[in-house]
Amino acid sequence: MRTVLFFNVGTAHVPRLLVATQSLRRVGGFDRIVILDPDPSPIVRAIAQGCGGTVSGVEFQKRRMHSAYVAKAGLWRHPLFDARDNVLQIDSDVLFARNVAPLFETVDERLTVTQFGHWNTQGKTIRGRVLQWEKLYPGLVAAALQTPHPAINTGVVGWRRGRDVDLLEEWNALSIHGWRRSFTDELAMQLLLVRDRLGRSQRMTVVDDSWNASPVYKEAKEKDVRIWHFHGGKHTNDAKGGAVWWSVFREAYAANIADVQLWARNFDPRIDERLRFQAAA
Ligand SMILES: [Mn+2]
Repeated sequence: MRTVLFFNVGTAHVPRLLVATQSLRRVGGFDRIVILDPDPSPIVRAIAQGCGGTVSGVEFQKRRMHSAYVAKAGLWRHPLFDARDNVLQIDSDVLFARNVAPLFETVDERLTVTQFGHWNTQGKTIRGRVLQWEKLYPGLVAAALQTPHPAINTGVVGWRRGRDVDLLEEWNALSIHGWRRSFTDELAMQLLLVRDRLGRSQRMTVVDDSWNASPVYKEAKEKDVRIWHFHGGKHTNDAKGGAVWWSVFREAYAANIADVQLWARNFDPRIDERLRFQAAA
């Protein structure tokens, strides 16, 4: 079973979840869509229905910070996933431009993570984030900084529980242990990748950023992008690649998928502003 998994908390991201699921439905290459949400609202249920997906509740531990980042590293435990399912775990601030079947083929071989632009662990930004883990895992941090390793982004990750369970257990444990650190689950996975690349038998694959393309930092050519990732709220910023996001949103809005016309303006000030501007024009 090829599953695409989204994780939603609250309502701040529901317009993005709508665009992610609608664009995915269009490109195909999967068997089912699963949305996990600690407290699914009627809107999230409607979004699931609008893409032929399923919604299920999931345990969620609220922390002082980074709760959702930490939770991302434990979603694989959910009983909906069979040990043999290949699962693509994907952020809701994405847009699918191409069929995802080839990425599932990679996941069928190994746990799969995605490169962020052309960044590596010795660059200033990633180096700083890695250093936050120095007290917890000094050996891994030293290894991460000593030689350049690809910097990854956990907006797109692929795994199969039956095969990867020990790696996934560690991802979960590191994320809980390092919960105060920025982009918690991402850096936990980054450290696991560094260790994996030092080991004798590599168990993780890094795919290029055509599968997780930042409109700002991407290395892939625009025509080759298979998944756009509008990290940091770039989905409505045309100057930062948001035009493509907006075109899919507008189509879903026109078709009133998931009753989006009723709620589109309520949760995302950037969308409210844009719809007002269009209404006035
Ligand atoms: Mn994201």
